Amino acid sequence: MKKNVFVFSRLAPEHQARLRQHFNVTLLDPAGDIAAQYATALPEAHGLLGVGRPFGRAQLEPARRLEAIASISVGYDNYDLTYLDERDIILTNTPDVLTETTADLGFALLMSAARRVAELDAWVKAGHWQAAVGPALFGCDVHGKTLGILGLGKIGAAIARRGRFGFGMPVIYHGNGRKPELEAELGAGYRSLDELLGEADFVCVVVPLSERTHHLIGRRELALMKPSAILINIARGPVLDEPALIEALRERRIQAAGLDVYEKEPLKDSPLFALPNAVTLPHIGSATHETRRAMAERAIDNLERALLGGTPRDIVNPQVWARRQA
Ligand code: 8YV
Repeated sequence: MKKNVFVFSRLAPEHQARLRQHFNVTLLDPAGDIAAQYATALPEAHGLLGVGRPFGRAQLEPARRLEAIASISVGYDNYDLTYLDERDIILTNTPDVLTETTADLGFALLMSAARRVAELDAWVKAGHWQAAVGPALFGCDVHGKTLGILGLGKIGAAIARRGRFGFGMPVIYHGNGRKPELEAELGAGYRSLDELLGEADFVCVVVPLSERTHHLIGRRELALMKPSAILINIARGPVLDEPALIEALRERRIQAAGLDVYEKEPLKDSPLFALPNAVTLPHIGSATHETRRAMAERAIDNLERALLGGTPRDIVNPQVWARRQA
């Protein structure tokens, strides 16, 4: 008997076909009645595959057969790990395959904010270019400036490499522990959070969202940054206190921000829309054809192993897996 898999976000036809080889597959129809589809599919599902939905106790309570969830993302802050543990449900994610692409996007935001790429593109297309641009439209240098990384994990290190080896930037970092190998590779210096904020010309936020990192950067922290500094967030929106950031950008207490993530997504009617010194992207850190394909394949691979046998590569809650093997 094939097990049942409920796919709750978009999946390419070739990946649907791969899943159907081993599972009975139900696909969420985003144009249909979402609640009704969940109500029908969840009680039957042995596996879930997708990204971007909050899955806590309330949502998963009816899923009594559920064995595994394969998230097509590296972040898993939308899952209640305590509840998954209680229920012996395995959660997998998709690290590694998105590291370089997400770092590329982080650097694109950094470049765009520093050289005012998005702002000047809009300016040219609005027909404002009548003569050579003057200092009012100048940006600031990137090469040689100090790059501060908050969270020197895989993506943070990939951004740091771009800065260090591509742009000759001294790298400083803060996180929950020192990384001697990366310090040696990158010549990176460890700093306290406050020291980093005061010293960096670019502050890149690359920490996972947790209770500890919620509003890690708020009014106090923004006040420690240089007025010339630029803040980049490719982590999760709630790591920043967004109203405090908006105030700092509006009053030019920091120079600019490059944002891919927000406290509430999709971003609607935000004061950020009126701020030329905020570059706003719609949560596309991993959104290239190649990387999204690789993420889907990695998630399917994890789900197949979790439900059919073999050890999934990317288990978020290994204690659950260990109990299930015992
Ligand atoms: C996801 C991400 O694609 O992997 C993550 O954690 O943030 C992105 O790569 C995104 O969550 C899709 O909505």
